[in-house]
Amino acid sequence: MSAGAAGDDGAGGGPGGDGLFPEPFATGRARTVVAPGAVHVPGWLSAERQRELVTVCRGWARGPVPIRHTVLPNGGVMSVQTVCVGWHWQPYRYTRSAGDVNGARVAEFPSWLAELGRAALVDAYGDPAAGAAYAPDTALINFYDGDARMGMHQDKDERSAAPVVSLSIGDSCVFRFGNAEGRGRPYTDVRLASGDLFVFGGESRFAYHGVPKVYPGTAGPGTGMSGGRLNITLRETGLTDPSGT
Ligand code: MD3
Ligand code: FE
Repeated sequence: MSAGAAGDDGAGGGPGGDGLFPEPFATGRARTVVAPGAVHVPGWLSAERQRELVTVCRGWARGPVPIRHTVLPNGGVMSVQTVCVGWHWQPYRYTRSAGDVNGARVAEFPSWLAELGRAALVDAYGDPAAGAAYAPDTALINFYDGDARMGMHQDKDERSAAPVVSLSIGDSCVFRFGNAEGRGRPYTDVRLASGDLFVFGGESRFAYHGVPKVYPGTAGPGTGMSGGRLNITLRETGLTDPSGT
């Protein structure tokens, strides 16, 4: 698969969609089931939709909580830069306000983004009912430039076992999909290109995973990125605000 898959405009969008993301998505694009519950759909986002997402992500990166290199409790600094929507992730919990950045409340999670997540589940699982109960309430937007990478980890700060939806835009990368027992083998390396969708549900939700390599200059024209790789993950936190706030 190639970044060019993103170039066939409209492939990821339903017929006649002209709003932001309201239309149902076309089904039937080739899917690869990498492991139970883990489905890769190359070229799911049209080039136009990628550019729209890049534009909204640029806005979120400016604020109210600016994009930053997350600082880990052990003093380490992530090479990836992250900005959050809906709930703010800091290691290792979700909050409404970014106490580790500027104290501001994160941007609202827009309804069109939840709709996009439901459409992603429908297409990845090839089941019109797959998205019905999905209510993502947070998005983590990761930006990889230079030598940024992400080590093998599990995502377990969410209290919901609902699937994670991942959207890739810009430079291609190696995504390493492992197992739930530990960081090591067995794992499967998958090349993710601009426009690709990956859904992680079921038992794959708790697998270790990481991004060992990004290939600079592989984005191709029309993605809206001037360099680097953007990954948007949609999740259900399973959290609710404390009453009275
Ligand atoms: C499998 N991001 O933000 S996306 C992350 O490309 C993260 O930026 C990577 O891992 C990135 O936590 C990988 C694919 C992904 C995201 C979340 C998952 C795979 C997942 C959660 C559970 C299982
Ligand atoms: Fe992760």
